[in-house]
Amino acid sequence: MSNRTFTMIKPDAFASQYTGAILQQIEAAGFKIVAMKATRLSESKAGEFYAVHKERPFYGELVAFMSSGPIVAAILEKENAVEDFRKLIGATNPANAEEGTIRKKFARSVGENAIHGSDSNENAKIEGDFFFSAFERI
Ligand code: 3AN
Repeated sequence: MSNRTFTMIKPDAFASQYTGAILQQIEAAGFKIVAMKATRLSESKAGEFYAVHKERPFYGELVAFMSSGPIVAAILEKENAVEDFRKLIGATNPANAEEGTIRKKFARSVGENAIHGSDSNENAKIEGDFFFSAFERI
């Protein structure tokens, strides 16, 4: 069990100015922010980040969407962070997400689904390292 996960507030939620409300829900659920930045992914950086999905039919759409506008990237800390954060954000498709979850409240569709959460401790580390140097973390 690791105590860190990685998240991105995606371009749809950022553009809708949901960043504050989403961060409030994350902090209220007991997650501490240990690194955070607003940034924008180039197509090539988005492609690199989602390289594990290269063979999926939605890869091109995903890369185009994730590089379409600013995002907020963050590393979060809490006991059992990866699993608890996945519960907080809800199912990939907001139509299937539980009431009260971040995706249920803020996501539009399975493609534009407001927020990312790492799916394993290993990926949390890889993804956090992709965005943040040691100097940028608390
Ligand atoms: P999650 O983000 O819940 O871990 P994954 O890993 O299955 O979901 O998918 C990664 C990202 O790819 C999702 N966050 C979503 O933005 C996008 N995605 C997943 N399934 C689809 C789909 N059927 N059509 C378009 N985009 C999708």
